[in-house]
Amino acid sequence: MGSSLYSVRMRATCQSKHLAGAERIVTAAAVSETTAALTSRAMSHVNGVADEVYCSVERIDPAIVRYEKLPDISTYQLDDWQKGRQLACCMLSRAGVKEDIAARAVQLLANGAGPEGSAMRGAVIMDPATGERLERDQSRGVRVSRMDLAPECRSELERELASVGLDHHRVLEALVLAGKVLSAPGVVAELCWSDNPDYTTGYVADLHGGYQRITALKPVGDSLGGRVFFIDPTAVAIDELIDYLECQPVLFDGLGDCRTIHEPAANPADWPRSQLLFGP
Ligand code: WAQ
Ligand code: MG
Repeated sequence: MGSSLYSVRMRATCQSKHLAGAERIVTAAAVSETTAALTSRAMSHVNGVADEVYCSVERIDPAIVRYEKLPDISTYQLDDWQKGRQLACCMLSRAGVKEDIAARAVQLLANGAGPEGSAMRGAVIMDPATGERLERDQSRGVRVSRMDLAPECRSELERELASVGLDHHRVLEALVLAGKVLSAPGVVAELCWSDNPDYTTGYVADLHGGYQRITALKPVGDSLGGRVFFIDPTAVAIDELIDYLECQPVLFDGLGDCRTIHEPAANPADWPRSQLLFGP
């Protein structure tokens, strides 16, 4: 893929609060159209008028880029967010997070993991055995950056997502972010739901289950959300992990499966044995 690649990153604020952010990794030839596209996204954001838009362009040595395959996608269709959270706990414990720690992580995001119950800008890093928070800054958290789809993979994924009614950039970007997290050393699982009050779908991602969407993880109107990365601190040094998540360029050049939608069993007691244990 040509000689140089560029990391193009955009963030915008409205009344000093975060409004929009997005990033790509593209060839030199695509830098100007990409900055234009990302800027126009900030300028036409439904949540407010941008006061400040920052776009940065940074050259990446193509020799250091890692190529990875995206996780499989599955969707668990639920209306009841309390059951959604139970299902998330179930998935997390299957992935290797201690059961009470999984419940604690869900409660942390529900309460707002930032100072005074606010949503954080980045993610919590949590020890899956003890629940200890390992991120250095509990207000900012860890921001995953420098990841994208390889060009040939983008249109293929867009087609695949469109064929199951998921053709929104939110899904694609969350999938790429989760893919980068899963490619990091020491990762056991990720829990995420949006801080957008109208968007209730979130996910649990782990190496075996892939990107498992849960359609209700919070009530409509709730503007708290966040991410928790469960990291085994005996498998990786936390500084090394953070450096990987923030700085290592990762491109996805292969798609996972896009599985069908599941109606989880009505009784949560059946989850680990039915859908979850044997897989979709
Ligand atoms: N790195 C780490 N944490 C982040 C990042 C990042 N780059 N971006 C956002 N976060 C954290 C932060 O705490 C946000 O408050 C929280 O995640 C949610 O971010 O398949 O839209 O951008 O239907 O609101 C998932 C489901 C949607 C998509 C996630 O997250 C689907 C979403 P948002
Ligand atoms: Mg958001």
